[in-house]
Amino acid sequence: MSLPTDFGPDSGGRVKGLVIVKPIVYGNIARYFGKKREEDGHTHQWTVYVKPYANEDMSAYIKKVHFKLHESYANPNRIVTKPPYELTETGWGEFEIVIKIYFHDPNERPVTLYHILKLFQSPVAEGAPPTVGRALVSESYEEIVFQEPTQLMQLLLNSVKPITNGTWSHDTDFEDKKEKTLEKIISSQTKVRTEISELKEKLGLAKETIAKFKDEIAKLQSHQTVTGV
Ligand code: SLL
Repeated sequence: MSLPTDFGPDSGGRVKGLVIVKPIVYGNIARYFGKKREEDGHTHQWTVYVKPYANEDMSAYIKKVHFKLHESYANPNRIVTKPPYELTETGWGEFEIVIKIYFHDPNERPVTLYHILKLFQSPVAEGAPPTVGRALVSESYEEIVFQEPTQLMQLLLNSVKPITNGTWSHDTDFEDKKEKTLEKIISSQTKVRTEISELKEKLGLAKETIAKFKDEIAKLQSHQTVTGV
């Protein structure tokens, strides 16, 4: 493996110009009990997680993941030190979970993610088959970007091993999502461009009209000066 050799005196051992990107998926899965539980009013079991987008064991570079729950939970600060980086709980309400990822290299600042725990189907999906027994998934794609990591961190980031020999997939089809998002961006771009050119045309016409009127006014004024009328 060839390593960049420029570790300038001020780089703190950081590998100049190097950027390593680690794609991840984070979010939650939730399942409705089918009824409200008598003893505590809980209605759902849910799991919040951070996992690699690719089949990679992130423990090579992740030290721990801190999940901060709503204060209504006993010990809302939950720490997971090894994969899978996930936490299962039961409850009745949705709230924001703060996920903080710490790395083995203390020079690497922790990364914070915010996830809104989702238990209930959004209104658009209503009318779909009932969710009793069926899991609801709400997850996002993200990229952890390591800018000029230290040599140690570079080594850790490049030494990840696969988690499984089997296939690695996600509940969400992110490739499809990417394509659809791109299509949306392109069609919005086309729409905005069309609107801009239409407005430019209107502006051009308005300018022409103004110029004509100005011309007329100037003509009338010069006529007035000559004739004194
Ligand atoms: C809501 N703002 O009112 C939110 C708060 C909190 C959810 C939701 C606690 C479970 C337990 C629980 O589900 N809290 O430990 O009893 O919807």
